[in-house]
Amino acid sequence: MRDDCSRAPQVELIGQAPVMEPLKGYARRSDADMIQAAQAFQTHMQTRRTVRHFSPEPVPQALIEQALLAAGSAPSGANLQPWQFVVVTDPAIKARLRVEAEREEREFYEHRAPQEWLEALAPLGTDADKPFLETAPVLIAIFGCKHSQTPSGRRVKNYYVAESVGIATGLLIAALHQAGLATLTHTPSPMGFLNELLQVPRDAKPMILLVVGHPAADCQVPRIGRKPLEQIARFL
Ligand code: IYR
Repeated sequence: MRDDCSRAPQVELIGQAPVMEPLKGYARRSDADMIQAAQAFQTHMQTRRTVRHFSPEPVPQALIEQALLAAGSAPSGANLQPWQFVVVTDPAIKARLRVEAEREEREFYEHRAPQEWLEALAPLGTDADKPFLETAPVLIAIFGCKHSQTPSGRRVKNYYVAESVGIATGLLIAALHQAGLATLTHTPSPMGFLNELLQVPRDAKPMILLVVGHPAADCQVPRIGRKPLEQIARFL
Protein backbone atom coordinates (compact mmCIF):
# COMPACT_ATOMS: atom_id res chain seq x y z
CA MET A 1 0.00 0.00 0.00
CA ARG A 2 1.28 3.42 -0.96
CA ASP A 3 0.20 6.21 1.36
CA ASP A 4 1.20 9.21 -0.77
CA CYS A 5 -2.20 10.62 -0.04
CA SER A 6 -1.29 11.93 3.36
CA ARG A 7 1.83 13.95 2.52
CA ALA A 8 0.62 17.49 1.80
CA PRO A 9 3.25 20.27 2.16
CA GLN A 10 0.57 22.32 3.90
CA VAL A 11 0.47 20.01 6.91
CA GLU A 12 3.90 21.27 7.93
CA LEU A 13 2.33 24.72 8.34
CA ILE A 14 -0.68 23.67 10.40
CA GLY A 15 -1.14 26.01 13.37
CA GLN A 16 1.46 28.50 12.13
CA ALA A 17 1.01 32.19 11.31
CA PRO A 18 0.73 32.93 7.56
CA VAL A 19 3.88 33.81 5.62
CA MET A 20 2.78 36.32 3.00
CA GLU A 21 4.48 37.06 -0.33
CA PRO A 22 3.67 39.25 -3.35
CA LEU A 23 1.22 37.76 -5.87
CA LYS A 24 3.03 36.68 -9.01
CA GLY A 25 1.77 35.91 -12.50
CA TYR A 26 -0.98 38.49 -12.95
CA ALA A 27 -0.39 41.11 -15.64
CA ARG A 28 -3.27 43.60 -16.07
CA ARG A 29 -4.88 43.08 -19.47
CA SER A 30 -7.49 45.15 -21.28
CA ASP A 31 -11.15 44.12 -20.99
CA ALA A 32 -11.22 43.43 -24.73
CA ASP A 33 -8.20 41.19 -24.46
CA MET A 34 -9.67 39.27 -21.51
CA ILE A 35 -13.07 38.84 -23.19
CA GLN A 36 -11.35 37.51 -26.28
CA ALA A 37 -9.34 35.05 -24.21
CA ALA A 38 -12.46 33.91 -22.35
CA GLN A 39 -14.35 33.47 -25.59
CA ALA A 40 -11.55 31.51 -27.23
CA PHE A 41 -11.37 29.22 -24.19
CA GLN A 42 -15.10 28.59 -23.95
CA THR A 43 -15.37 27.98 -27.71
CA HIS A 44 -12.66 25.39 -27.44
CA MET A 45 -14.27 23.82 -24.37
CA GLN A 46 -17.54 23.49 -26.29
CA THR A 47 -15.76 21.01 -28.55
CA ARG A 48 -15.07 18.73 -25.57
CA ARG A 49 -17.20 15.62 -25.67
CA THR A 50 -17.29 12.62 -23.43
CA VAL A 51 -16.35 9.72 -25.68
CA ARG A 52 -16.77 5.98 -25.23
CA HIS A 53 -14.87 4.77 -28.30
CA PHE A 54 -11.13 5.12 -27.91
CA SER A 55 -8.18 4.41 -30.17
CA PRO A 56 -5.58 2.09 -28.58
CA GLU A 57 -2.82 4.48 -29.73
CA PRO A 58 -0.57 5.25 -26.76
CA VAL A 59 -0.18 8.80 -25.47
CA PRO A 60 3.06 10.30 -24.14
CA GLN A 61 3.46 10.03 -20.38
CA ALA A 62 4.86 13.59 -20.39
CA LEU A 63 1.48 14.84 -21.58
CA ILE A 64 -0.35 13.08 -18.75
CA GLU A 65 2.19 14.43 -16.27
CA GLN A 66 1.65 18.02 -17.40
CA ALA A 67 -2.14 17.63 -17.22
CA LEU A 68 -1.84 16.19 -13.70
CA LEU A 69 0.28 19.16 -12.62
CA ALA A 70 -2.50 21.43 -13.91
CA ALA A 71 -5.02 19.38 -11.91
CA GLY A 72 -2.83 19.70 -8.83
CA SER A 73 -3.03 23.50 -9.09
CA ALA A 74 -6.70 23.35 -8.06
CA PRO A 75 -7.86 25.15 -4.94
CA SER A 76 -8.62 22.79 -2.06
CA GLY A 77 -9.95 22.83 1.48
CA ALA A 78 -7.27 24.42 3.72
CA ASN A 79 -4.91 23.82 0.76
CA LEU A 80 -4.47 20.24 1.92
CA GLN A 81 -4.66 19.00 -1.69
CA PRO A 82 -6.64 15.86 -0.84
CA TRP A 83 -6.25 14.13 -4.20
CA GLN A 84 -4.36 11.14 -5.43
CA PHE A 85 -4.14 10.11 -9.08
CA VAL A 86 -3.13 6.59 -10.09
CA VAL A 87 -2.25 6.37 -13.79
CA VAL A 88 -2.72 2.91 -15.28
CA THR A 89 -1.34 1.92 -18.69
CA ASP A 90 -0.42 -1.71 -17.90
CA PRO A 91 -2.72 -3.89 -20.05
CA ALA A 92 -2.95 -6.58 -17.35
CA ILE A 93 -4.14 -4.09 -14.71
CA LYS A 94 -6.55 -2.49 -17.17
CA ALA A 95 -8.00 -5.93 -17.93
CA ARG A 96 -8.56 -6.60 -14.22
CA LEU A 97 -10.14 -3.18 -13.74
CA ARG A 98 -12.49 -3.93 -16.63
CA VAL A 99 -13.56 -7.24 -15.10
CA GLU A 100 -14.31 -5.59 -11.75
CA ALA A 101 -16.02 -2.53 -13.25
CA GLU A 102 -18.21 -4.65 -15.51
CA ARG A 103 -19.20 -6.82 -12.55
CA GLU A 104 -20.50 -3.72 -10.74
CA GLU A 105 -22.03 -2.29 -13.89
CA ARG A 106 -23.98 -5.48 -14.64
CA GLU A 107 -25.38 -5.36 -11.12
CA PHE A 108 -26.26 -1.70 -11.69
CA TYR A 109 -27.95 -2.08 -15.07
CA GLU A 110 -29.71 -5.36 -14.25
CA HIS A 111 -30.75 -4.85 -10.61
CA ARG A 112 -29.63 -1.76 -8.72
CA ALA A 113 -30.56 1.11 -11.01
CA PRO A 114 -34.10 2.40 -10.57
CA GLN A 115 -36.17 2.71 -13.77
CA GLU A 116 -35.97 6.49 -13.59
CA TRP A 117 -32.16 6.38 -13.69
CA LEU A 118 -32.11 3.93 -16.60
CA GLU A 119 -34.48 6.20 -18.51
CA ALA A 120 -32.20 9.19 -17.89
CA LEU A 121 -29.25 7.20 -19.26
CA ALA A 122 -31.12 5.77 -22.28
CA PRO A 123 -30.32 8.69 -24.67
CA LEU A 124 -26.61 8.26 -23.95
CA GLY A 125 -26.61 4.62 -25.04
CA THR A 126 -24.54 3.38 -22.10
CA ASP A 127 -24.60 -0.24 -20.93
CA ALA A 128 -22.68 -2.64 -18.70
CA ASP A 129 -19.99 -3.40 -21.30
CA LYS A 130 -16.90 -1.30 -20.77
CA PRO A 131 -14.41 -2.31 -23.51
CA PHE A 132 -12.85 1.15 -23.36
CA LEU A 133 -11.28 0.22 -20.01
CA GLU A 134 -8.97 -2.02 -22.05
CA THR A 135 -8.88 -0.17 -25.37
CA ALA A 136 -8.01 3.28 -24.06
CA PRO A 137 -4.27 3.68 -23.45
CA VAL A 138 -4.61 5.45 -20.08
CA LEU A 139 -6.91 5.13 -17.08
CA ILE A 140 -6.54 7.64 -14.27
CA ALA A 141 -8.09 6.52 -11.00
CA ILE A 142 -8.87 9.59 -8.91
CA PHE A 143 -9.06 9.30 -5.13
CA GLY A 144 -10.11 11.74 -2.44
CA CYS A 145 -8.02 11.48 0.72
CA LYS A 146 -9.98 11.87 3.93
CA HIS A 147 -6.87 12.65 6.01
CA SER A 148 -3.38 14.05 5.77
CA GLN A 149 -0.46 13.28 8.02
CA THR A 150 1.86 15.75 9.75
CA PRO A 151 5.64 15.11 9.70
CA SER A 152 5.35 13.88 13.32
CA GLY A 153 2.82 11.29 12.20
CA ARG A 154 -0.37 12.96 13.47
CA ARG A 155 -3.39 12.30 11.30
CA VAL A 156 -5.33 15.46 10.48
CA LYS A 157 -8.64 15.84 8.73
CA ASN A 158 -8.95 17.10 5.16
CA TYR A 159 -11.81 19.46 4.31
CA TYR A 160 -14.20 19.71 1.36
CA VAL A 161 -12.66 16.61 -0.16
CA ALA A 162 -15.39 15.96 -2.74
CA GLU A 163 -15.44 19.60 -3.85
CA SER A 164 -11.64 19.83 -4.05
CA VAL A 165 -11.28 16.60 -6.02
CA GLY A 166 -14.15 17.66 -8.28
CA ILE A 167 -12.42 20.94 -9.09
CA ALA A 168 -9.07 19.19 -9.69
CA THR A 169 -10.78 16.69 -11.98
CA GLY A 170 -12.36 19.53 -13.94
CA LEU A 171 -8.96 21.10 -14.46
CA LEU A 172 -7.54 17.71 -15.47
CA ILE A 173 -10.27 17.18 -18.06
CA ALA A 174 -9.78 20.72 -19.41
CA ALA A 175 -5.99 20.26 -19.57
CA LEU A 176 -6.31 16.96 -21.43
CA HIS A 177 -8.85 18.44 -23.83
CA GLN A 178 -6.60 21.45 -24.40
CA ALA A 179 -3.77 19.06 -25.24
CA GLY A 180 -5.94 17.23 -27.77
CA LEU A 181 -7.05 14.11 -25.89
CA ALA A 182 -10.54 12.83 -25.18
CA THR A 183 -11.82 11.65 -21.80
CA LEU A 184 -14.65 9.74 -20.21
CA THR A 185 -15.59 10.29 -16.58
CA HIS A 186 -16.47 6.75 -15.61
CA THR A 187 -18.02 6.11 -12.21
CA PRO A 188 -18.63 2.42 -11.58
CA SER A 189 -20.41 2.17 -8.27
CA PRO A 190 -19.29 1.00 -5.77
CA MET A 191 -15.63 1.55 -6.70
CA GLY A 192 -13.91 -0.08 -3.75
CA PHE A 193 -12.17 -2.53 -6.09
CA LEU A 194 -9.92 0.35 -7.16
CA ASN A 195 -8.35 0.47 -3.67
CA GLU A 196 -7.59 -3.25 -3.76
CA LEU A 197 -6.34 -3.50 -7.33
CA LEU A 198 -4.27 -0.32 -7.19
CA GLN A 199 -3.05 -0.78 -3.62
CA VAL A 200 -4.44 2.47 -2.30
CA PRO A 201 -5.31 2.65 1.43
CA ARG A 202 -9.01 2.69 2.32
CA ASP A 203 -8.67 6.19 3.74
CA ALA A 204 -8.64 7.37 0.13
CA LYS A 205 -12.10 7.22 -1.44
CA PRO A 206 -12.18 6.29 -5.13
CA MET A 207 -14.18 9.02 -6.87
CA ILE A 208 -13.72 8.78 -10.63
CA LEU A 209 -12.05 6.51 -13.12
CA LEU A 210 -11.02 8.87 -15.92
CA VAL A 211 -10.54 7.15 -19.27
CA VAL A 212 -8.05 9.00 -21.48
CA GLY A 213 -6.85 8.67 -25.06
CA HIS A 214 -7.47 9.61 -28.65
CA PRO A 215 -11.01 9.02 -29.90
CA ALA A 216 -11.35 6.04 -32.26
CA ALA A 217 -11.30 7.06 -35.94
CA ASP A 218 -14.99 6.03 -36.23
CA CYS A 219 -15.95 7.44 -32.83
CA GLN A 220 -19.65 8.24 -32.51
CA VAL A 221 -21.14 10.35 -29.75
CA PRO A 222 -24.76 10.87 -28.78
CA ARG A 223 -26.34 14.07 -30.01
CA ILE A 224 -26.69 16.25 -26.92
CA GLY A 225 -27.38 19.87 -26.14
CA ARG A 226 -25.92 22.25 -23.59
CA LYS A 227 -27.97 24.63 -21.51
CA PRO A 228 -27.87 28.23 -22.70
CA LEU A 229 -26.38 30.89 -20.44
CA GLU A 230 -29.82 32.11 -19.25
CA GLN A 231 -30.49 28.65 -17.84
CA ILE A 232 -27.21 28.19 -16.04
CA ALA A 233 -26.65 31.68 -14.64
CA ARG A 234 -28.40 34.73 -13.25
CA PHE A 235 -26.85 38.18 -12.90
CA LEU A 236 -28.22 40.19 -9.98
N1 IYR B 1 -21.87 3.98 -14.02
C1 IYR B 1 -22.72 3.51 -15.11
C2 IYR B 1 -23.98 4.28 -15.24
C3 IYR B 1 -23.86 5.69 -15.60
C4 IYR B 1 -24.32 6.64 -14.71
C5 IYR B 1 -24.31 7.96 -15.04
I1 IYR B 1 -25.08 9.28 -13.73
C6 IYR B 1 -23.83 8.38 -16.30
O1 IYR B 1 -23.83 9.72 -16.63
C7 IYR B 1 -23.38 7.44 -17.21
C8 IYR B 1 -23.40 6.10 -16.83
C9 IYR B 1 -21.91 3.44 -16.41
O2 IYR B 1 -20.77 3.89 -16.44
O3 IYR B 1 -22.42 2.94 -17.42
